[in-house]
Amino acid sequence: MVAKNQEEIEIIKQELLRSTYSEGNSNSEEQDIGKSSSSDSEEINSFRYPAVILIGNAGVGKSTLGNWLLGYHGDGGPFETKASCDPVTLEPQTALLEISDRKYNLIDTPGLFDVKDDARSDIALTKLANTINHCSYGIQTIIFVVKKSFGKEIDRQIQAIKGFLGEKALDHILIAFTHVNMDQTMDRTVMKKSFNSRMINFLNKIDNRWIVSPNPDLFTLEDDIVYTNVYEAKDIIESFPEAYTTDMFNRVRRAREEAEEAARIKAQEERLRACEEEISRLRNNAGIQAARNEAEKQCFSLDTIVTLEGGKKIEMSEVRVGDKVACVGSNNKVEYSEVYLIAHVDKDKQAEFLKVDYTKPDGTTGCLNLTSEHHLFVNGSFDYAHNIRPNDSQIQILYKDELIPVRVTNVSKEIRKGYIGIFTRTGTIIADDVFCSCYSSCPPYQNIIHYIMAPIRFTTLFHKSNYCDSEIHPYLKFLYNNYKSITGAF
Ligand SMILES: Nc1nc2c(ncn2[C@@H]2O[C@H](COP(=O)(O)OP(=O)(O)OP(=O)(O)O)[C@@H](O)[C@H]2O)c(=O)[nH]1
Ligand SMILES: [Mg+2]
Repeated sequence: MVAKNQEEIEIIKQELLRSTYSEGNSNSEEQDIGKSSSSDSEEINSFRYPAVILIGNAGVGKSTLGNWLLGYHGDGGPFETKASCDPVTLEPQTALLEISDRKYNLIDTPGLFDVKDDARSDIALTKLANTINHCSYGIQTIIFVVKKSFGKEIDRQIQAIKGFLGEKALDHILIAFTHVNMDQTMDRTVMKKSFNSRMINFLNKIDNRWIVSPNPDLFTLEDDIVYTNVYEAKDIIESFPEAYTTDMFNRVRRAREEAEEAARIKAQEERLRACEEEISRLRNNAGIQAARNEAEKQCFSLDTIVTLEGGKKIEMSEVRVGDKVACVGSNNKVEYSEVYLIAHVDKDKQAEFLKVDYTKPDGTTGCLNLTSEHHLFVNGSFDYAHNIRPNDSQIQILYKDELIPVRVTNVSKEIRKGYIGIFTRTGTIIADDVFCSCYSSCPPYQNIIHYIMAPIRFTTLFHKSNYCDSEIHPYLKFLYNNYKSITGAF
């Protein structure tokens, strides 16, 4: 059984060690008779005789039977008894029991198996375990007290005892039935007839070691049947050739602890697995972040359509240096400008793109995929793509050979494979019919960037660039890294 509240149990264990068996000091056997007032601190960890332990659910009549066995009336002995909804015996109590000159420590225990409260059952089992560990002379008999009407539950409860004390404990078990009526108490044969087959089977397994604990409301100490039943119980207690030892209990306990440890390791492994999944999720996210970072320096999706002089439309990935593509000139008119540089191109790297959707005047839709730092013409000037707001931002599109304004209907993010950045001599380009800048990353001051690009535009007039690499062109890299110091004005 797995403890619900391990901390609480540990505290109780410590308290038990400190208090339960150290409520005073007695070496005299007279003081041992009746309620225990145990030994000095050196002796805390042991009883002096084999133990007879009363166990069972709360309120079944354990303390009452203990009193009968000690020679008192069931409700009048050293063990407190009470008709109460709350458990009465809260800590293990001990008393000296003498049978034919042999002495035993009779131990009354708190109720086990609280069906409504597993945590309380665990605490009670822990207290019982602690008690058993004090039984250095072994356990002569485990008296399992059950209400007769609870016979149906016997299997479940015996299973719990076996799990806790081990199979061998059954060899030391004595069943005591309580809440038995007058006739059944008086005559064992009448009682036997009331057993169902499951009970008969079980009792057979334990060599019919059972007794009836007389109802304290029906019987007195003077009644012969009380004597007979108590005698019978004592007879059985004496009959065990050897005591069940704590070694056996400790073996079972170790096995149980190993099973609990295995369960703990398994739970730990599951937690570890969950952590690994989380790490892999984070790694994945980091991958997306890397793609995002990468994207900051990128430009267009490879499949972005551009229009060549003559009207032919091709994907940007097919554009070659020297091609003339549709762009927007300084007079704000559509013209064709030479591609002088492919700033960078990569067919495999993933990058995060913004997908900008718009609707044309004829109702058809279009979209442009570009990276968030890329510049395009929005609301009358160049701005970063990430500043576009659906329904609010107005972009310029090429429609029937003319630039017209349309509203952006939606902006979403997409991870796509591959990217390309191409530069035209005008520094602008019509990509997927949308008027865009060729530039990105720096603040969107189109004219200033265009001016800064002059050296490379100039040199490529004489030396055609054949640069084609996934790394951005070195000159641009230098510009992007130093744009603040170069431009001062930004
Ligand atoms: N009807 C009937 N009542 C009984 C019998 N045995 C005990 N009682 C009564 O049941 C009540 C509880 O008995 P206890 O002996 O205190 O029960 P317990 O198992 O020690 O209870 P906890 O200490 O709370 O676990 C008392 O009022 C007893 O008089 C029995 O065989 N029949
Ligand atoms: Mg009790």
